Amino acid sequence: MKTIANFIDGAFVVAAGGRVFEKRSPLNNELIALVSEAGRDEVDAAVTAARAALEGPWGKMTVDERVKLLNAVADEINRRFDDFLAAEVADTGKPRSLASHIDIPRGAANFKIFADVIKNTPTEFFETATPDGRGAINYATRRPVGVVGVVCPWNLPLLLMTWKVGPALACGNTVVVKPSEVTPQTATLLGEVMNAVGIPKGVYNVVHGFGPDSAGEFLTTHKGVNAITFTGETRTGMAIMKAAADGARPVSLEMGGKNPAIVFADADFDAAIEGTLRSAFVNCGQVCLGTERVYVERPIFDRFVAALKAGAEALQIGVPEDPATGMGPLVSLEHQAKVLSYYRKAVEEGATVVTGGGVPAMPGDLAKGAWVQPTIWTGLGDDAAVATEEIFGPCCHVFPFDSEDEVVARANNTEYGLAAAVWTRDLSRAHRVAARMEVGLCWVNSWFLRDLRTPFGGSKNSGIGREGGVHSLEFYTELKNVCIKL
Ligand code: NAD
Ligand code: 6OD
Repeated sequence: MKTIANFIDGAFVVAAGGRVFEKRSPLNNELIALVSEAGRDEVDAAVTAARAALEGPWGKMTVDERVKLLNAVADEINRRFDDFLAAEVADTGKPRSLASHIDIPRGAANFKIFADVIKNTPTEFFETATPDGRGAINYATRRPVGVVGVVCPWNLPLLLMTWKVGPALACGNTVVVKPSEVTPQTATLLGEVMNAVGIPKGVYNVVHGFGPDSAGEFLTTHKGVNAITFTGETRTGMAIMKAAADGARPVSLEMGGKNPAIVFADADFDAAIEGTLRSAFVNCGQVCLGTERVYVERPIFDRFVAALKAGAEALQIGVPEDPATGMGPLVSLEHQAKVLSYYRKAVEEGATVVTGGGVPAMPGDLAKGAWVQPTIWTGLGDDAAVATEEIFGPCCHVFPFDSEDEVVARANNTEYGLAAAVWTRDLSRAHRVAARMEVGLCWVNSWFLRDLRTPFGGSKNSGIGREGGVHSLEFYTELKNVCIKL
């Protein structure tokens, strides 16, 4: 059986005492690997290596030298594309067609974009008048914040990890990554890439394990970590924020959502259906930006629900390597149990199940996997559990609405504020509604259309801070002002 090791100071390290946990396939629950669980000692070794690397050749490199190395990392990920694809697909069960279009290319692009950003972003310069008439000049410089702890989720493992590691390294920091315990492979593979292209040892480290009383907690409470960047559930983000308060360390938190889509009657109907099918069901609904509440203007409500149902039922559920597969399993049996508990709750609360609501019949061994049906509900009020709590599965509730003011208020009536999708052909309304949405990201007539230079993050309980483009530099560097009296 394959053992997935930690990556510390440029070497693959199995934790002392040989403690391991199981990684099982979401397709059929088969054991596919054992993962070495880092204890306090391994986490400490990783943080120590990361600190030492700041003082080594990495800390002395020019921006140009770092940029060259980060471009080499991206190129090497692309060269080993098939290895990354196989690892990501094995861990998540997602369709190869999806991972090969999104997860792996973005995993590489996250290094290139931030190499460009760091190279091309100037800092401030001011000429300052002084009473003696000689004046002063002020200029700002960016310094790395130091050792960055990177805590990651399982839904887009490589993409979301490199979304943090790319800018952190571009800015000259070193990192200790704690991948999700559910998806340990691609972060580990990236260690091979780092060595292959000559990233100095200790710059990139990976420790495996869980959250509380395991590698996640050991990392985020470690005094040698200068800043923590996190993607995951809101509850976890809050725990990490508390841990970071000790030492007044900065946090960047990308957390949960309960994202609305608003479909006005004047929308391009087919585009709204296609977009909502994607936003509700892609990656088996395991996208933080995904739509779980769909508000449809009453004149097109019945037609919209019928078309969404037809689209959901046309989605082929299957194994990753089948090019016809539109939806794979959820990531684990544990997550399947959570999603199915909401499927039951919706029925208990009186929902009309438009389609789905259960587990699809899968042949042979696949019956042991974490499969669920894409599910659509109608008929519940705004306060129902499936209308208020993040499920993170392939499901949505569709509500009718009658006016713009009403729908904006209802869409905003949530503790979350990550993303919204608005579908309309009325340009004035598009701007008006986008301005009123209490979210960090509002798409109009699209969804998950990404320009990596733009600010990304959530409002309310969906996050703290923004990353992307120059906004990532705000978190991963500390500005220092130098004032020179002339
Ligand atoms: P999670 O919060 O359960 O776990 C995320 C990571 O935190 C894992 O590595 C886990 O081991 C670690 N962790 C858990 N408890 C910890 C603790 N006390 N201290 C330190 N580390 C701890 O999230 P998940 O289930 O892996 O991912 C799904 C969630 O992530 C959903 O809520 C989703 O909305 C959210 N998410 C948000 C974004 C975003 O950009 N806003 C992106 C992707 C996922
Ligand atoms: O596209 C990104 O940069 C990003 N952070 C996406 C997050 C998706 C959440 O599941």
